[in-house]
Amino acid sequence: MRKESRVILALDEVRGERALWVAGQVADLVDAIKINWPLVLSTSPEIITELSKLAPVICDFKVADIPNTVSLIVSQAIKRGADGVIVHGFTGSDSVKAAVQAAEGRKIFVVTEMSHPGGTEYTASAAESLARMAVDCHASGIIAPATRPERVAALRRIIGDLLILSPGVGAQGGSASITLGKGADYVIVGRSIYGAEDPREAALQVVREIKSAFPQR
Ligand code: OMP
Repeated sequence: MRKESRVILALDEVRGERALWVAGQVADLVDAIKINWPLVLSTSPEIITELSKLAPVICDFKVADIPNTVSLIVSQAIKRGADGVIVHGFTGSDSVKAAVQAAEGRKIFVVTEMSHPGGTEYTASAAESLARMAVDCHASGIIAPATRPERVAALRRIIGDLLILSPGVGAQGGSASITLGKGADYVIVGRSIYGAEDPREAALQVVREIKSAFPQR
């Protein structure tokens, strides 16, 4: 996965043709494309392979199951060309370890505190131990909320140099530069890019904001 613009596109567009068009518009501007169930279910799993020709693909399947099922899901995603898979951690360390093993060197990201308001109800109180577990299980990184940048900073202190991917920029109200300033490696941006009339211009706006906040990077 590149580390240039620090922007990951969340491509939750459900119209397959438009999704591929949006991906083509921004592939050179983003470090990866994250896809989730809406796009996979509205097209087919083949979309993973199609998009992987344009940019590294992260499958946000938020896998939450017993180790055997987790392993089967992660293997299928990797086989189709995914560079990484997002899994839940509340299932326990055996499930997360199974994901890491099935990924065969590709990346596994563990969800900690979720970005939406409900994320404070259950995930916030478990976030620190989920982050510690991600480290212990040799995950590549965690998902932490751009909507609560101080939580990104707190989780960074726990995980050392593991990667932090932060969703919640734009439509959910988070700021890309503040989140990166608190220690995120990448921001995940969905609707405000793929939903824009000119997705390339919308992506460029985020890239410019980051560049002006961190001119040396
Ligand atoms: P927008 O809100 O449209 O920018 O999209 C955010 C993307 O990040 C969506 O694909 C969400 O499913 C995902 N996401 C969150 O919004 N919050 C989280 O806590 C975790 C994720 C994720 O795992 O990517």
